Amino acid sequence: MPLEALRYELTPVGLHYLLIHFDIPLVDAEMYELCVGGHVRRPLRLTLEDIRSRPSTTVAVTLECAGNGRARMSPRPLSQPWLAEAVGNAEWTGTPLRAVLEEAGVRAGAVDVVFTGLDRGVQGGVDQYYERSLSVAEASRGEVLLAYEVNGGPLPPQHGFPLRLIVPGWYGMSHVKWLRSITVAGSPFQGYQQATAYHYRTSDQEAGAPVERILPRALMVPPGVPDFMSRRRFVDPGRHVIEGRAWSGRAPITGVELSDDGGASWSPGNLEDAGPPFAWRRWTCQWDASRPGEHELCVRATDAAGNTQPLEQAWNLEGVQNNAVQRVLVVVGKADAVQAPADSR
Ligand SMILES: Nc1nc2c(c(=O)[nH]1)N[C@H]1C(S)=C(S)[C@@H](COP(=O)(O)O)O[C@H]1N2
Ligand SMILES: [Mo]
Repeated sequence: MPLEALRYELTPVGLHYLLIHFDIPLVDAEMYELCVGGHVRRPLRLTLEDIRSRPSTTVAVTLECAGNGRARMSPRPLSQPWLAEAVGNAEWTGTPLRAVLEEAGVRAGAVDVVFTGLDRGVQGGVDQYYERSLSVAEASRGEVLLAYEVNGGPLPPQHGFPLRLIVPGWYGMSHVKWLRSITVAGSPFQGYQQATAYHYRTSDQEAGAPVERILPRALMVPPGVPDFMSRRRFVDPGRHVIEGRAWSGRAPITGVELSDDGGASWSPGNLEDAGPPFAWRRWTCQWDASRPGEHELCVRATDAAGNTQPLEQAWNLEGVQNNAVQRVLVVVGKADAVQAPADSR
């Protein structure tokens, strides 16, 4: 998502980030069926019509890839080289998963609920359908949705047509797209995307900690205008309002601060009224750009659980959960008065 799209409360669908491990499957809506089975009393087969005729809810949810910020780590972990753009906030419409699980009747001894996509590929030498699981307790949270619409329109192919999972508060990998089946399991799910990938660890000798809920982050709309090559920004001297969004999947955002000296000093920003609990929150901050020359603008969010953003993030093998503060290099002064580096034509 281009960061100027932080201006929209709801990210227009074409500006929302995408992460697709394998290929986007082609799905015939007429033939589609979702199978709910495994450790249940009454296995279900639901057509799209069955799903659409169930009670529906619409919820705004900020989705962020666990690898957002990966390309800022050194050495750069191999995978999608995100800077800070792997985020979006959309309104998802669907039916609560909980009632579907209740109808199927989860049997005693159930441990995990496994969500399998229609997309297949090879990762880590393993031929697999994309699959992730949630504990029965997490899957039974009222906010977890089987979604078939985004921002009031049908789910487009790239976002999981015809049906995807939405797990408010969790990093993107758990929001399984192109859902083929939901299988209740009596033992912990050991699939590649669950047991091997998406762990915070510094070597492949460690098991590491599973990646789950989104850490706090604030991002600003980069002010002024960019230099094509270096991406440095130019702003006119004077007072500016810096704006952006902040979110956390762990607790409500309680504060946002801005720095114009690379994080040496901070001033508080203003949080707008809180909206839906899993949606990002707009913030603004006055910036007095009276001093000509280069400035490094930084922004940092804190949530009610006391989580905040570090100035530097420790390295990890998969490059996940890098919520180090955003840094935007800004030059105060006339853009064409600054000598362009030789490589910037
Ligand atoms: N079936 C399936 N679901 C998936 C993926 C995938 O590759 N296949 N990618 C996951 C990851 S890593 C992320 S970050 C989100 C991205 O969702 P979006 O592309 O709708 O933004 O989808 C998740 N769901
Ligand atoms: Mo992701």
